[in-house]
Amino acid sequence: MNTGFFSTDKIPFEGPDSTNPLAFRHYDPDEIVLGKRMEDQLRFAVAYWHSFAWEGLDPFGGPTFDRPWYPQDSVENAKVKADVAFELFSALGAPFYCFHDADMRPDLGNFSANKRAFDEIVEIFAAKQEETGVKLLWGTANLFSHRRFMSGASTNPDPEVFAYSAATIKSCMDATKKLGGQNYVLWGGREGYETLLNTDLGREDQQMGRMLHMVVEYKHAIGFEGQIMIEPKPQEPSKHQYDYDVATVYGFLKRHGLENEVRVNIEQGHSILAGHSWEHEIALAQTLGIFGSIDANRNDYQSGWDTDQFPNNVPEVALAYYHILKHGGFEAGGGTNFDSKLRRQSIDADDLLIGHIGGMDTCARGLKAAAAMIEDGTMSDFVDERYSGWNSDYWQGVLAGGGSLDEIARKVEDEGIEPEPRSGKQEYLENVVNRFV
Ligand code: XUL
Ligand code: CO
Repeated sequence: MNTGFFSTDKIPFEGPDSTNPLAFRHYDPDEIVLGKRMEDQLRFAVAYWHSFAWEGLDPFGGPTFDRPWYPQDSVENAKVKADVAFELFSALGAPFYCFHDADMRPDLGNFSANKRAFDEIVEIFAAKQEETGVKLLWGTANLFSHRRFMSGASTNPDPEVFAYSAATIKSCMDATKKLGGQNYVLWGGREGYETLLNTDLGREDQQMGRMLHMVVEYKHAIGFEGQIMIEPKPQEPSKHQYDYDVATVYGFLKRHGLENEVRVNIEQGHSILAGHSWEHEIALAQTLGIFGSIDANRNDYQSGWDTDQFPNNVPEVALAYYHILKHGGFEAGGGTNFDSKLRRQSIDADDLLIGHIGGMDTCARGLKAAAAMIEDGTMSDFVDERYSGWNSDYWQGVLAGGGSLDEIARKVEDEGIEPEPRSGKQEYLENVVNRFV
């Protein structure tokens, strides 16, 4: 049965010349890009929270949306929300979605009642997945909205909040496994602090490390095969967040012996907030062996805040997919999640379709451009050539542990080494990128 919430139940691919706002112009799931179907390269997921649970609030105003599943305070309304959500996933042909526990169920005021409601909704989701073929990319726990988490989840000075967080993560991991989720994500919005005047950094690091160890232990105990991922973000809502960026998360994982167990889910907007580019964060994670998945939402470049907008900048997305494709795509099970929300003035039901269509088309164009850059080879040939001096037996030996300052100093004098600076040719390479985007 269709709820009739949207004006259509299928978004067709009509090609680049289409002017139909309810059609794809670039996302053609069956088009082969670098040997794989586009759908399997991009692995799109719709974020349940912004699209269905967020009501259009901002710091100065209340809800602007009016949905048939409001107020979100009963299991009955949560079911209506689920019906419409699966209609959106199906209309878009999105193969995946992602959830937090708190998006799916009402808040009934205590842990046991919430858990019962969550379990009931998870059953409904399982049936809907079966019926529609839509799958779960990842699940996660909301350990940041409720006031009990205001001073942290695992990093809270009160061990009872640590306990509550552990119990919530357990339910969410159980639900993720039950729903066949391919990954499990932890974003620590409150794992950080506002002022050192009331904060013990050492204790909070130890608490967070212990929680993550328990997550990994539980993953193995229940036989969950997906990746566990941390989602880095430098600040907002906490002033200082412990998972600042990829490099910081890697240091944390190393310190706690978890670098082979936990990877990262990298969000475009969070990368920019941390003072990096998205492709920097992706390439660094790949270099460190912890790349997992992406959230494709961007920020508003004037407000400088995490506005979670749908991506619409092809060159930016193209460089991200360039690095993703160069390293084998989402081989470990990740995908492209839209942690994106409508602007609060976009109150029509179909605006939800339109926002996703634009984001999916932008990513599809970026993916095609990235594939063309790889097939062309100019960019990677340039980088290979730039470092080619290191390929000789002598320098490979040094990298492998040979040589010494003493020996190299003698070599410089004996061979009269006087390096000749060579152009980095940034403008040339930027022009090459522009041939493809
Ligand atoms: C918040 C954010 C989260 C995570 C999941 O900035 O990105 O929605 O993706 O908790
Ligand atoms: Co995110």
